[in-house]
Amino acid sequence: MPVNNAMLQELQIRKLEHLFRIIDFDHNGLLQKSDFQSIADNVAIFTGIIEDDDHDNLLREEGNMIWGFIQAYFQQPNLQNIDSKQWIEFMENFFFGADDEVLDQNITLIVNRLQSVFDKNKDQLISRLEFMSIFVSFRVEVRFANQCFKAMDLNGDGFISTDELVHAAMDFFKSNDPDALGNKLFGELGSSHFQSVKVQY
Ligand SMILES: [Ca+2]
Ligand SMILES: [Ca+2]
Ligand SMILES: [Ca+2]
Repeated sequence: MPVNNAMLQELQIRKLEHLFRIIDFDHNGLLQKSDFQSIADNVAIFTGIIEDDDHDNLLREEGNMIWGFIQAYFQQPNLQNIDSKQWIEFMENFFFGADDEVLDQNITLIVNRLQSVFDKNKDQLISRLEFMSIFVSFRVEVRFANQCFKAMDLNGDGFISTDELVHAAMDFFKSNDPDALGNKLFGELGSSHFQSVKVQY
């Protein structure tokens, strides 16, 4: 497969593996369509609890869409699942893309989506509670949520602004610095209840 495989560093790969384990909803060590649907349903349920929303069918459609991108990338319309190596290959070539511009656009998309889903009161700020709902929705160990929130709240005002979220997401996907604050965007790396699940590499 093409382009910039040499670019991803060890820490970036670990972060993508962390995402893989989050998305692997049924903990079978593979990603399949139902994982994306289950995550989407979970997000819809938990964000609905915070504010009594209708279920967000858009999320499920987006889950299906991402699975469609994966099938298209591997040119297998009947692809049933991918392992973590394939996930990293997909992210490297599809999400990271050919240059920084593609990556920045994709990161911006994720930030916008996180905000539109989790910023329930639409004040353009992620509160502690809204941040907690990201963790609960993604089933990331909640005991780290406060610490991760503080790391991302750069000006310490008790909210994560759009700029702070962009900063965190840029760190998460792009930084090779183990101390980069945004590494904790989706929880403490490698520390989660799914850690004990055997993942085949
Ligand atoms: Ca799975
Ligand atoms: Ca808010
Ligand atoms: Ca702040």
